[in-house]
Amino acid sequence: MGYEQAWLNYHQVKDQSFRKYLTGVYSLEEDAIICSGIRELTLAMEHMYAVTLPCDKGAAESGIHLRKNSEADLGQEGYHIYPEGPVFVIEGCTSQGILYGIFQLLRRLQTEVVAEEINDNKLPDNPLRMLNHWDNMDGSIERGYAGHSFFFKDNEVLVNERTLDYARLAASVGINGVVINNVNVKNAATFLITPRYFADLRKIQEIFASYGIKLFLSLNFAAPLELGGLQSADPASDTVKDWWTDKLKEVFQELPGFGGFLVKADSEGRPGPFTYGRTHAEGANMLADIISPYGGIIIWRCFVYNCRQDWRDLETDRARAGYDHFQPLDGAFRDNVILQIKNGPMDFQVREPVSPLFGGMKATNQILEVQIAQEYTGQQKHVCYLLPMFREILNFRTHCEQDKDTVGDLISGRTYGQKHGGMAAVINTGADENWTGHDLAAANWYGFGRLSFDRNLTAEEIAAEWVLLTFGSDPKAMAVVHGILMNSWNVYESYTSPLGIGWMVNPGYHYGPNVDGYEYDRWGTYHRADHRGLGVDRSSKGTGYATQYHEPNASLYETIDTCPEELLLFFHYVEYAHCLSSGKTLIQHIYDTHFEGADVVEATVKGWKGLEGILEPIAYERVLARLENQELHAKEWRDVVCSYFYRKSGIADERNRQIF
Ligand code: GCW
Repeated sequence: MGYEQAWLNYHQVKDQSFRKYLTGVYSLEEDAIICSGIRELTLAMEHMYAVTLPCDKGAAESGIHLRKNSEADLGQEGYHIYPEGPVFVIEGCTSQGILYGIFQLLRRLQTEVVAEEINDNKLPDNPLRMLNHWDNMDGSIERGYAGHSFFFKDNEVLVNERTLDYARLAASVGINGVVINNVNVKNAATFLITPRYFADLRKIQEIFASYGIKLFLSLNFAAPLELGGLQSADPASDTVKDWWTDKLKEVFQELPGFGGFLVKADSEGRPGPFTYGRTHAEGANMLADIISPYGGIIIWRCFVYNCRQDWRDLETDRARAGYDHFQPLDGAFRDNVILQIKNGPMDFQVREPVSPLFGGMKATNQILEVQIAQEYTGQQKHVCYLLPMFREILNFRTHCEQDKDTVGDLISGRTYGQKHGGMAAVINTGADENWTGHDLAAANWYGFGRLSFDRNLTAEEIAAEWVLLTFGSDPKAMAVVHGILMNSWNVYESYTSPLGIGWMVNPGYHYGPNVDGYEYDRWGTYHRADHRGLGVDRSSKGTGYATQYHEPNASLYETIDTCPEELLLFFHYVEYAHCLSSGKTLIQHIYDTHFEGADVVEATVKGWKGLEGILEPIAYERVLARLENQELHAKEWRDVVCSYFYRKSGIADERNRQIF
């Protein structure tokens, strides 16, 4: 077995206290979502207790009862699961809530909780919990590291077993929306909203819907030209509006229950309203007005910057771009537009400050976009469990208000009461048997879903759950895998890019060390490294980026002395001889962290080898191969980065290690 069911493996459980409820599963309802839930329960109980669960309509004296109770205080998606005498109740106001309750019950049983002690009551913290696929219709995946797409191949839409398994996995962690195609909508993908693809999309949509997931598509803003043969895609043009009106009518007729569109406009060569002298609000609102009668939403990305900027020009700063473009438009977007904001101002680097757009806008719906595809964090070749990072982001206090001012508060609508908002992750899946290439990368998919549903779960708790559900309850396996995951983000950071400076990767591919190698900066100057020091002055005396934050954050980032050290080089130019809080100079910190990081990876490989014979051989070997490769590459990173800064600074390593 190679873990193709990922965390839905359903191992046998030791605790037998639930067995008494296995007389049957009873439900008065029989819609598609309830049927999925019952199927899942039956499958799980077979594996966990070797019991074939009878299923019946109506009520019985005992067993598992799925109870739809519109009076309960559980919103549209919440659940309450609890024992009630001889009955175990799974309650929700909706079928979707009940489905989430079922998955919660299965999780709890897998983690050996005593049945009588279960009493879980939860409404999701975020209204939208989405996965964004960057899948192209030729079957390739932009920034995909786990094989080909399972949604598209040779310009056709695929619907098969995997679609169903995917929906099960996604729903089991609370995902309720999926965008199946790349935000860079080109070629055949533009035609997804034409009759050629509707029948297949409808099949995907039905599978998704039976797990409470809405289908979304990425949209080409220039579709009126490319599909409609119009001369323009100007959002103010009546002809363009008429075209979209007809198009969306057709889309919703063909795909009832369709969620809406994700739009990347005026970014990295994609078309958008700028071409016509219109703002992003004008562009987004035009689509929002037309989609509104169908209950659809427009998710508009804020990843807009000038990728042709001259990095030698000290006045321009890519980090400023998101805020500069969108903050002035706060309040200008329709209710059914949601701005999707990457967690940091740059691009999914291993360490970035939180985007100042969070807290910068008060009257705009917002989604936090993170990336679990690990484009810049090891590409699923290196282990990098990102939940500790996501927790930090959600807990970041923006100080836009006295309280309820964290990113988590803002995106969930707690701060300003917005109805739409939530979290989206650029997903790390592909056609590889284990879904994510690196078996341990599945923890990011699992964890993203869990955290977006329940923001109070800690990264540790999520990791522990995932390890247990995936690999079973062997204590040694649990300890080793948990330890690897929890360390992995810091370790990756330590041998790659120091103190928030970012990039340092091969252009285009974004993997492997190349200090001057950021593709949009062919002058190799983004890091401002010279013989004295490195880092970018983003204080008010520099690019001014730090001033985009509310106080006291702005002042904190303003000076070298107060700036959080892990972001020092993001905000300041710092001399190599500068003394850090550890007592080490900056250059020595760079040397030491790179050596330590590579050493930890070496030790990790050894630790993993201790699991031979404990884990399933296929997964054991697969992870081992990845870890050995990581060790090799961590050493390469270490050597390239250390020697670069040794040459620049001319300052030797105090510990006289060999720097290649
Ligand atoms: O980081 C960049 C990636 C692009 C991606 C873009 C985006 C889909 O390198 O591959 O395009 O971000 O987020 O739109």
